[in-house]
Amino acid sequence: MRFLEQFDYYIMNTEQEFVKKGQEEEYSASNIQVLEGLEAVRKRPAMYIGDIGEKGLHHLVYEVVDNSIDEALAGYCDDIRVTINEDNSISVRDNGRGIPTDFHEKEGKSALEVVLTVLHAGGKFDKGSYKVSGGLHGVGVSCVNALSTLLVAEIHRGGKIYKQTYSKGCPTSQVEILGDCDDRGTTITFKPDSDIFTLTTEYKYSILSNRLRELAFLNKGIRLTITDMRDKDEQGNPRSETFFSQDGLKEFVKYLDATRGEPITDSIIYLDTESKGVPVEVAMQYNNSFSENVHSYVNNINTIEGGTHLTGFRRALTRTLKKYADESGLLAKLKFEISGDDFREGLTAVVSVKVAEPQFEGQTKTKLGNDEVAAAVDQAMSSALTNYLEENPKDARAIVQKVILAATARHAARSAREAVQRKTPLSGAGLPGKLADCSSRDRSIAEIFFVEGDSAGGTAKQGRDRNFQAIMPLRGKILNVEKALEHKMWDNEEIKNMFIALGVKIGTEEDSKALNLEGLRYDKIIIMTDADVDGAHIATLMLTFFFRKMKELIENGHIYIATPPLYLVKKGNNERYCWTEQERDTITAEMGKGVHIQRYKGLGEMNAKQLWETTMNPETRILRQVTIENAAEADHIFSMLMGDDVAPRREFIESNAHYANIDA
Ligand code: 0RA
Repeated sequence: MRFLEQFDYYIMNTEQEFVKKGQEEEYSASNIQVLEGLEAVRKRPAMYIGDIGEKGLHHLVYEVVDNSIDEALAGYCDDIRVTINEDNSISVRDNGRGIPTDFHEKEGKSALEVVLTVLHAGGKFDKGSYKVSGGLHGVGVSCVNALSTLLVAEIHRGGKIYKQTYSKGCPTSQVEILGDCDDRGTTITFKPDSDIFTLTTEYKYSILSNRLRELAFLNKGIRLTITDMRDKDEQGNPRSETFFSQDGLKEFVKYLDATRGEPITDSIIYLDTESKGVPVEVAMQYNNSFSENVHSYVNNINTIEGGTHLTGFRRALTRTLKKYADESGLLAKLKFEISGDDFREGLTAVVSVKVAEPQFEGQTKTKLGNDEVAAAVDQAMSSALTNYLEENPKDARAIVQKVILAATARHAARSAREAVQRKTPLSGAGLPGKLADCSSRDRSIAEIFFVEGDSAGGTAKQGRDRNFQAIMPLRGKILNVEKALEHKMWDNEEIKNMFIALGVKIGTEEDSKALNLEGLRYDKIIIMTDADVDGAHIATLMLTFFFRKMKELIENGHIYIATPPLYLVKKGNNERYCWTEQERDTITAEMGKGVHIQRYKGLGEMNAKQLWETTMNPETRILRQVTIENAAEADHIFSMLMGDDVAPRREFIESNAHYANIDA
């Protein structure tokens, strides 16, 4: 499980459920305070940075890096270095113009202090250029300052080195001149306040490096380096990576596709232009896989819920390809309609736009709402794609043939799917025999455990609370949907049973991939596998299945991973479960002589009571919710781990082996 735990940081950010005490307080009309400035940020940090867990902690880094990216996009900076210091403070250094340090009569303080203490003041002095980057919350570096016990700004500007320090947003020194220099730039060092980030103040290298890699692809020409001073090799060299992309999204698509099927065209279709005043960059390539892999960004923010830029992209893709296919006569012998999906099967694409005043909508505020952007992307795409098809007839034919293949396969899969989906619980055909359902039909409290193996399934059935917990054992490895054609999936017993048990349907008349969650029978879908390599593999297969076929279940927060303990430390009647080696050692030391340590290798080694107490009881268990933190990275990892190519998979596992601790 250790292995899975580490590697899903790469895939997804899993978070424990938590509520910070005091955050949930109700404010009555009489004690509503008008909170001002940074005090407000400290009182309600989650309002400004999303949450105060791992995500919010890492968000602080993105806020600071965004300022440097803005400086780079304005043309003044090409090198950004992020360092995780030994004490888990962060330094972000850039070679931009340096934040001005001169005194502002009007504000009564230095420009530096304005940037660091006034909300949204980041680009205030830079009229004329709009701020294009900016985190989802886009609150600026002053927020980071408010939430840090220490922030140090060091500015190299006009031949002088300036320094000022802050604590919890308040200056603790004047702007001092340290000496002379012949370079320029800004370094911000900050230490997140553990009174705010009560859950964790530990930075994860993988989360930060994934974001910097993504930023390098999205902003060609900028060098981004991450260095981890906490992790040094024998020679004392810290772990470090530099990301730099000359060709931007073209390289992003190559990276995403490196682990996927074979490309079916010789080159990547690429455009980088301005259309109706909107900077638009798109790269795309078809490969011989079956899944769609389209990622979209607005101002460097991953728009997970899509929006108008994606609508424009899809519209142009479908219309332009359809027109070409019709005119080429290749569709003449086709007996059925081609759907929009068919044009995107096996397509890897990244769409990135920069919008001056983005309107974000949707549940997670990651859906672009600006109408004018659809037409801008549509126009840019149509003209670039039309040219490409005309200039590359061989590729054009390969693409059209791929589309026809997709339409044909969809047609074949449809009857298989309909046969399965007719058998829904509501239609009276009954639930799978292997499902031990819960008695409550209240979906908001119902849970289903997908359990590895019949024997652990049996234990779970005995241990559960049958009122709201359903158990479905899965035998062996489930089908790898990454590699299978869709109709194969509908032939697979385990997969069929999962669909029927969940009550979820795929495919409507209009959209063969649309997910219908109306019939969903459980609020929590919990993957429970052994704490070993096989268990991790099975969990990965299941996650792949959910990620590729029922992504909304992940997006809506329904998917969880159970975390069985690794050890039982026992002395007499005193029994303690441990989830990490560290915990085991601490507790062993606490109990003193005569302790017995039992290593749990599989769920089957626990009895029903133990399994309930440690892994299933909502009062005591640790559930990790699966979220898609970085969809592009998740895509990359899934196709790598589940694809044909053995080499990159082995490389990934080996390079993460020092975390993996796989004791087979
Ligand atoms: C305002 C004005 C100017 C630079 C910056 C802000 C600036 C801010 C940050 C934050 C991180 N790195 C940064 N680099 C620059 C420059 C105004 C001028 O020199 O004309």
